[in-house]
Amino acid sequence: MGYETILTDINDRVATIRFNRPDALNALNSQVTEEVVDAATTFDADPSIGAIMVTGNERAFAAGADIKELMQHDYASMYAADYFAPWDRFAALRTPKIAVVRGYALGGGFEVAMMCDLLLASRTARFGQPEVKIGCIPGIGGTQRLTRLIGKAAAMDLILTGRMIDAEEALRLGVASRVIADDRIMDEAAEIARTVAGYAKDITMMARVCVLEAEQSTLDAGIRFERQMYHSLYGSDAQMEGMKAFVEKRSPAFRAAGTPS
Ligand code: CO8
Repeated sequence: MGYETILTDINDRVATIRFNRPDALNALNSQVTEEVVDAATTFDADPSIGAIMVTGNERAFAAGADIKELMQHDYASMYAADYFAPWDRFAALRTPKIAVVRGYALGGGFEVAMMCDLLLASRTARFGQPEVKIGCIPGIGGTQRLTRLIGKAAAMDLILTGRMIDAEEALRLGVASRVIADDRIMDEAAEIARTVAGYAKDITMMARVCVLEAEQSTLDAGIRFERQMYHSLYGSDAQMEGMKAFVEKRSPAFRAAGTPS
């Protein structure tokens, strides 16, 4: 597809986007941003793709926004470019996204991982919002998503000290859903992604949007939202096939979302 800073592939309904700037610990510059958002948007629109994995290499998921590029900017150019706004489009994509973190996920790297629906960490994973150390604050949603994810006390601790946490602390705080040995994480992550992608995509899209609703809704409004979504899936191919297959004691054969019957 002509990308220079990422690698992509598709296997078993799972698309993988791999940051590929190893010399800069996968620091996120504008080109990486454009390429990731372009690839992810294309995968999101493809009904045959049921999950998108985002990963880096053994040393780093991504060590943050590219500080050397950030240094070139002033307020006017940041504002004019609406710098890093494309990541809002990435966060809003509806296909389930899975961050697979090995090594550093710092600053913007951590923020991108938090935009994903599942976050799997290897034992070597290190997370942090070290922006204070370079005279900055998190700017791709870190102060907001991290606080919703782990609460004010822990978020303040990380954001005001800039310290890194390891995979076990990330698991305990609720940043990561699983910690997996380094030599197994890519295989296990692919297996988890295949499981998600094997379900009906319209249903996994609905499930994730209901969970995300809980982050910004009252309990009553969230429950009403969930109930509307629940009612709306009745009569869908996925619901009819899934329940029929259960009663007939066979595996369901889900069609790709959006495929006409
Ligand atoms: N940006 C650019 N280059 C980087 C970055 C980065 N974030 N991180 C590492 N690199 C480069 C280094 O400069 C170095 O390159 P070179 O060999 O050419 O000097 C190479 O990667 C390897 O790095 P180190 O030699 O430093 O490797 P170490 O193993 O010694 O240290 C660390 C690893 C601890 C990860 C260290 O590299 C580090 O502290 N990196 C910076 C981490 C950081 O501060 N991240 C936050 C960046 S700011 C941010 O993400 C805010 C986003 C909000 C923007 C909002 C705009 C609207």
